[in-house]
Amino acid sequence: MNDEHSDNQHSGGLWGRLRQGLSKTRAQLAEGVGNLLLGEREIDDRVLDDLETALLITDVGVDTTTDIMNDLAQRVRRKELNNTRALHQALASLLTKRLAPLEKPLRIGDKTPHIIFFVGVNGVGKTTTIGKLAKQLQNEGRQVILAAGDTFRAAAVEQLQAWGERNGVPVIAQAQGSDSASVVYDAVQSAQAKGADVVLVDTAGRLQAKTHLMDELTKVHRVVKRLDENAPHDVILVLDGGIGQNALSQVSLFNQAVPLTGLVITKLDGSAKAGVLFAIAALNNIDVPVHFIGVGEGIDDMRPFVARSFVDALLAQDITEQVEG
Ligand SMILES: Nc1nc2c(ncn2[C@@H]2O[C@H](COP(=O)(O)OP(=O)(O)O)[C@@H](O)[C@H]2O)c(=O)[nH]1
Ligand SMILES: [Mg+2]
Repeated sequence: MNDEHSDNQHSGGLWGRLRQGLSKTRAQLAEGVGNLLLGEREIDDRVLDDLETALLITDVGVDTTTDIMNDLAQRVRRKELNNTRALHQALASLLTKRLAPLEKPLRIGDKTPHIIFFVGVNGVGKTTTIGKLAKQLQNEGRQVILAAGDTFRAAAVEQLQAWGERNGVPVIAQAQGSDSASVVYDAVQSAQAKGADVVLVDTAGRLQAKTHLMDELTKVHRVVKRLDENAPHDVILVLDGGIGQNALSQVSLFNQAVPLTGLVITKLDGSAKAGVLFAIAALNNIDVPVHFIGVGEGIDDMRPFVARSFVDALLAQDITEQVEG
């Protein structure tokens, strides 16, 4: 069995989808970040100004943008970067260096069942992420069980059950309104009895009742420990890539209730900005890697996070269009 998620589709269509999604961000500019640096032109102040604006609009963040622009401008002055092609390469490697610390594949430990909580506010893509991950884990030969811990809405349970059917994996659920902790307890017990490898736990995310939500999470956390003191082995916060730098408040909010071990950033195929990733990379008080990025609603639309590929998609140049058109 392979403990790391394979990255063999790395250069395939799914990255194309990410690139396409990010191009919506890039399309907001007269030219995308990549297109600004298209070809091999001389670097003048105009190029540097436009680049700075482009980075800010992409929501890379003010501090990160300032640091990177200072670095690039200095290298231009020293004649280390002589043209836009060299500038493009230097920018790509600076951005990659920022994001590289976030790269960390999700590892399923040897002690099974490995229990993973998925937390996050409503609508970010928790249930969808569980459905996608269930398939990936199954492809690695693991036995998976889903726990319908979002008992608040009937639709939430049904949605998870639909993913369970699609993947052919059991879903442990109770009626709407039942105690979330009791559902999760059942699921873990069932996984232990069956010798299952992984339990993916869906949770409620209604922010309106913030205190209640956090109390519920802490309770589920506590109850699961009765069955396995090392559980949950992972607590993954799911974030909507469209919300940009605002994601930071969600990271600290959820981290207070249950210590987070990792993140999934969804909807990077949409009108995504790169902000979430750069904001998280700039955090120095909370250390959470990004295990996966979501690039669509379909079951196969999730990739391990690879900093260089992400930056390449962000800085992609529409060369094909130029050549073909
Ligand atoms: N475009 C896109 N849509 C997504 C992605 N992940 C989830 N969604 C959609 O976002 C909506 C909310 O997802 P859901 O899993 O129900 O969120 P939850 O409330 O956190 O469980 C659904 O319509 C999903 O299809 C993604 O990576 N890309
Ligand atoms: Mg859900």
